[in-house]
Amino acid sequence: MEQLDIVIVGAGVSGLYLIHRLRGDGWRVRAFEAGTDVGGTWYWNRYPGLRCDVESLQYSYSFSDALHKEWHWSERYATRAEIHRYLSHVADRFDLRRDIVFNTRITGAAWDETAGLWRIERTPGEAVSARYLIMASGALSQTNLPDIPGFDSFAGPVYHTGKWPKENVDFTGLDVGIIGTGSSGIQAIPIIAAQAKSLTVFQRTANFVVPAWNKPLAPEVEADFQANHASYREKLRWTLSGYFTEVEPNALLSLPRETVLAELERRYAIGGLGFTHAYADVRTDRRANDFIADFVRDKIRSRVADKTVAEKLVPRGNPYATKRLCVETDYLETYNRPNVTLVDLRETPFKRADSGGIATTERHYKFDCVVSATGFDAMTGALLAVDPRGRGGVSLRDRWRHGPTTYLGLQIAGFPNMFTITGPQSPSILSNVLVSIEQHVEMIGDMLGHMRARGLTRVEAEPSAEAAWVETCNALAATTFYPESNSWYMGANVPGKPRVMLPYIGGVGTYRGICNEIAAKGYEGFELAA
Ligand code: NA7
Repeated sequence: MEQLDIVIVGAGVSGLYLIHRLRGDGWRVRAFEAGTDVGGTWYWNRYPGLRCDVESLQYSYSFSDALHKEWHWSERYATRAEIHRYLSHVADRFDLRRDIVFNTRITGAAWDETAGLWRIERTPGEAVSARYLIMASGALSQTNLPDIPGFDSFAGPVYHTGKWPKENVDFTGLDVGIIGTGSSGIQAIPIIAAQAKSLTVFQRTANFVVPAWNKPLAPEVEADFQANHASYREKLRWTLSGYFTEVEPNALLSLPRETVLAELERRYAIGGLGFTHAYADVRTDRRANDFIADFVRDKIRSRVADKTVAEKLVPRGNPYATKRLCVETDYLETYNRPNVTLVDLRETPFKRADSGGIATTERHYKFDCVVSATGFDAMTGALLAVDPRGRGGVSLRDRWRHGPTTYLGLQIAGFPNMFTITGPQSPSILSNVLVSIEQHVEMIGDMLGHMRARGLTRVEAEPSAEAAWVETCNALAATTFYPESNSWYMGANVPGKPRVMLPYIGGVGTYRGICNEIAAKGYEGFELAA
């Protein structure tokens, strides 16, 4: 069996930087990637309208000044194609492809206590072994399909936004159904509606949406970011969410109503995810939360011509900003088109599907094809699909049957020498994940270097440190409205998934500070051994 120092699962944003960093540190690394190319999320998700909801200058690696200087982003929010070109460029520029095996899925891994090695199964190919196993398999990569009885019998194509075909899908002249109105659905709907003969949107939960106001990247904005690259990047690392936002220092409720409304108008005109953080007390004060929620609800009403349709699009039930705010372009106006129908699944749920289409409790809809924009088994799905077996043969599935427990989202007690990039209980996809990925890669790189310098070969989260960290994460979440929400942050989108807050919500900067302190204390909470 071939033996490596480090096996990396996935060649997305995390995998690429891991290869670069760890190979540079002198480790023998290899990444295994199920796709035929690099890119991860930006390889698999190809649906029309896909853009990152974090601004392009901030959603890029910071580890190389030269890389940053030579790359030019064309728009405020980059398209999938542009991000994929960027990641391909990174792979070529740093000669990463020679350490990636494409078309290969990791299907299992087991810790061999005696040898102190991971035995890793792949398909196709022989098993390999490695001292360290790093799961860079993505927090939003395991797709979630709708549980409609008979859905398998639908005769036309079903396209999941997260596993989109490589060839162009042309909806011209077709009757199309789309299920899901999260970030993916909201981006795809306007583009598909413009092509299709008819588009029927099945909405289970209306979402809070704000405009992207996407535009070409202004030369002066890019020049400023280039000129101040190092300081901007350092600031980003200590922000709440890993992207720049202006957080109003005063509590919303301490200000006159007119002042708040004017400020919200100003922010709506800027658009983007920054709107989430207008006032810090929206996360903890019900009346502040309601105030912003009502502002966004009124904006939704003002952009949709049909009052009945508008009311269906107004989010209710989940507090504001407890699900990812959806950043949109022409989404609401799409419902003013004559070829678009909105079906509210709360009023008329799915009954069954058949070869010709889908029936709700109200009527049958005939489709040529269906788009499933139904999201992902977030944060744990890709890890549980591999279902590694740790010390004593314990499977991760068993270990996490009541929900994930980790130390810092980096390691799991009982799974020595295995790391998870942006795992549960780290800021992960609650943040600009580029910033969070770089922080995890660098922390692991530093830790492995620290160990090697001391002749140590084994690292495992201490159960007590893990328990304390999980407690910290849960206690923090409990001070906010997140636990009330039926979101994928809470695992609520996947039937049967344990209901726990998956990301750490204390903020990117706070988390980094905690990690740095732990590292400075010789990696406190990690048991390091020879
Ligand atoms: P999301 O945000 O999980 O959205 C999935 C959507 O699909 C959402 O509207 C769901 O409704 C809906 N859904 C899921 N399962 C069903 C079933 N069974 N029936 C009907 N509707 C369903 O995934 P996205 O891909 O849009 O975005 C993921 C992240 O990518 C996003 O947050 C950004 O970070 C980028 P629900 O709200 O669960 O009621």
